[in-house]
Amino acid sequence: MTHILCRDCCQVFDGPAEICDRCGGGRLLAHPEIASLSIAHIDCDAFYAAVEKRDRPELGDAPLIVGHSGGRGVVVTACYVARTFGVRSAMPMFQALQLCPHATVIQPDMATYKRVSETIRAIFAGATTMVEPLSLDEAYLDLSDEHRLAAASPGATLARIAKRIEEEERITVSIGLSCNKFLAKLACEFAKPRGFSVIGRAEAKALLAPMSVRKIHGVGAVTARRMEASGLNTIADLQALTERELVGRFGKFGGRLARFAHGNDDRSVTPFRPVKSISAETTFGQDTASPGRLREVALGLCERVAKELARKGVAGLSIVLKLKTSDFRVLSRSRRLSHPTQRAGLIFASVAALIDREADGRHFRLIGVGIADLGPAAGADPADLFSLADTPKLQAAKIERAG
Ligand code: TTP
Ligand code: MG
Repeated sequence: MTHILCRDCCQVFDGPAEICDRCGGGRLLAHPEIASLSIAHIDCDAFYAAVEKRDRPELGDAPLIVGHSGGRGVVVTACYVARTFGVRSAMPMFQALQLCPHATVIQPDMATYKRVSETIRAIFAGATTMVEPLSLDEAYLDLSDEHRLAAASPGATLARIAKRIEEEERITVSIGLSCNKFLAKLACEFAKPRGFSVIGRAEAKALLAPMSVRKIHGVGAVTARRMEASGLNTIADLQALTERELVGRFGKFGGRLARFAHGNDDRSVTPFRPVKSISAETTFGQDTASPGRLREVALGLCERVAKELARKGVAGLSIVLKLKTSDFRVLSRSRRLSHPTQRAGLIFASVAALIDREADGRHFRLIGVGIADLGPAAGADPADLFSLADTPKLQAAKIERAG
């Protein structure tokens, strides 16, 4: 019996099957090990070009190059249509335009790509705490049981991530799933564009055998030339040598070559240290003692904090109110919630209660709102608490009523 993943409805079922028996979709992925693999590499397809094409629907299927025009300009990336003409990243622009004279050339717009990247990372963070971004458009994810935040299997979770990115950002990604980083990244390369490929433990060695030594992580052009000069062209050539022999030839790196050549890689997925807290503050034009005014300004700050939480894909447990009196004394008061939240309304409910305790006639010159004890957004704001999480508009109405 084979486990089959439907990339359209993101369900896993037992095969064999030609089309999905749940949604009728045809994008099925069958692999005997799919249920037991949990290291993924996700990479956006032609990232900068995909974002530019999304924002310029008039380009349709026309070739697009993102890069710097002019004498010494180079191609940063090209859409897959332009790639069929031979255009590649890092190619001089004049050469790219010789190959594909009718291509549209657009200068990179990093601010937009960073925004898209943040949304994508927030989507990853909803699946696991173990996300290791490699660049704006790619990351490793560890979806093994202890790190997995969703109940679904890694394959189904990954299919859902791809679907969400397509729906929300209207760009496509490719996914590689395997038992370690090296094989997951290799699988992702095979999948491009808009694919999902799996490399199982059992097939890894045979699959690697005919590949160039250049496919091995850490083998750059110089090392590759040195290896090729000594007759080591394919990974099979490395597999034929013992670890001792490889260490003899390449020193410590030889040990690594031996492991990788057999499809082993013990590097773990290491997430960046997450941000500890998110806050926003503002100084009043004129010092105030009015609880209504303090709440009104606090609400705007809560909304800013909530937006930042959403952007980073995190939620927090401790709410902090900071007030500075007109004689520059700083007060910091906090409250702990029963569940992590991302919602402005819930943050504001705590902040408002704290304000009410402090607003005793003193004048304040500054107010700040913060949220700490941050973690991944999944699991935040359980449904039964939604009723407490008033929308900001509702709270605004309450402030107005409070006068
Ligand atoms: P890549 O993921 O390497 O390339 P890509 O996303 O354009 O295409 P692919 O489908 O093959 O993944 O890089 C991500 C972005 O990084 C890319 O869109 C542009 C930028 N980039 C550079 O700035 N310089 C480079 O040399 C490369 C390769 C990419
Ligand atoms: Mg990419």
